[in-house]
Amino acid sequence: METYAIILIVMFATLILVPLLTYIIWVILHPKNHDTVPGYHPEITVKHNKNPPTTHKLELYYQMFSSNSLKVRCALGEAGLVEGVDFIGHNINMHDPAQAKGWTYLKINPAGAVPCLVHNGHPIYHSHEQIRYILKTFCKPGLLDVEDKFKNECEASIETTSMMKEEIEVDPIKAMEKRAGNCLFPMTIPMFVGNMVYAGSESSLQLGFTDFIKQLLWVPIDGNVKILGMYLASKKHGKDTLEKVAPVKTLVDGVKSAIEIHMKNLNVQVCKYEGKYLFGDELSMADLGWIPILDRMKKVGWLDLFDKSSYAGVWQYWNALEKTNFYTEKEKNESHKMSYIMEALETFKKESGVFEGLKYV
Ligand SMILES: N[C@@H](CCC(=O)N[C@@H](CS)C(=O)NCC(=O)O)C(=O)O
Repeated sequence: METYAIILIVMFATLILVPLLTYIIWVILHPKNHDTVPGYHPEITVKHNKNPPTTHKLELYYQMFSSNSLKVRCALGEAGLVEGVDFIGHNINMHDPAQAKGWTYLKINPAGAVPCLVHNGHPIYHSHEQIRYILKTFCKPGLLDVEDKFKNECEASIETTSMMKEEIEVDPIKAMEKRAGNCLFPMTIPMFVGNMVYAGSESSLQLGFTDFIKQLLWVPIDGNVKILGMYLASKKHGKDTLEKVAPVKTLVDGVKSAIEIHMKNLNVQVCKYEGKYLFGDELSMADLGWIPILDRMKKVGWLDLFDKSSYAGVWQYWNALEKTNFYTEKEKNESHKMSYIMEALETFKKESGVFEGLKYV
């Protein structure tokens, strides 16, 4: 064989075949993303995490931007548990699949989602079960709890504010109508797309080309093509993405009608009993479920579409919730980290007209 042919074969093997085979073997061996059963799992034991290194008996995996994480952080905070003292917080960068869907994290939470609470080495999956666990395990009697006569309504409210990706994947419209929590991802789409279109690299929601390639390599592990689709669509359609891309439009139109149902119901529920919260003047776990939803609605711009007098109950409720101790402190310390994200969102809202003519009265 000619020397140049041998050189070509060696180059082909080194540059293409070896990396490709390595990738295939890595995909085969790597744990895969899968749904988890909500609740406490004493039969599963996970290793202590090294980042930061700890042997603490209570650990929370979360991300600052994640709504479901906010719910559990509020629950821990209002229960009087302090990060770094009573529990160790592990920050997971959900935009980096190497962290969120990496070997280490999938061994802890096979869903590759945040939050995940670990107590004495055993995980509690899904945020609505985590807040129930916190109530049962760490709250002094009465704290964040309700009187017996409110128990059923309290549980129903926790269910309404839960987010179940499994339901959204089957039928997003039905899922959004079923739970206010299922509206969280679709209601954030203007923020995601707005940042893909207008944000610079300073925004943590901006996806660059290398991030795109990384997400692509991770598809066989997490099966997540939604983010890739949104990236390509936002590059092609820019400010018109929400109008021109049918699956995105379906989701955003779905929120537009589902959120009205949930706010009407909430308006009735908050006016049912006296007091600033759902069941009186004492904060409950059910109230904490509404914080991430109303917070996200406020930040993206949905809440401002609701008339202040027709939805007076919702507005008063939000005004009370945003003054709760943990949320106030968190906003003081963390809201500046959202400034680039918010800037890009505001530009997108202006340019795309996503909320133009939309008003709930
Ligand atoms: N039902 C879960 C939903 C968790 C969830 O979807 N979390 C989002 C962040 S708010 C997430 O991790 N998304 C990334 C992904 O699932 O890949 C819970 O309540 O904990």
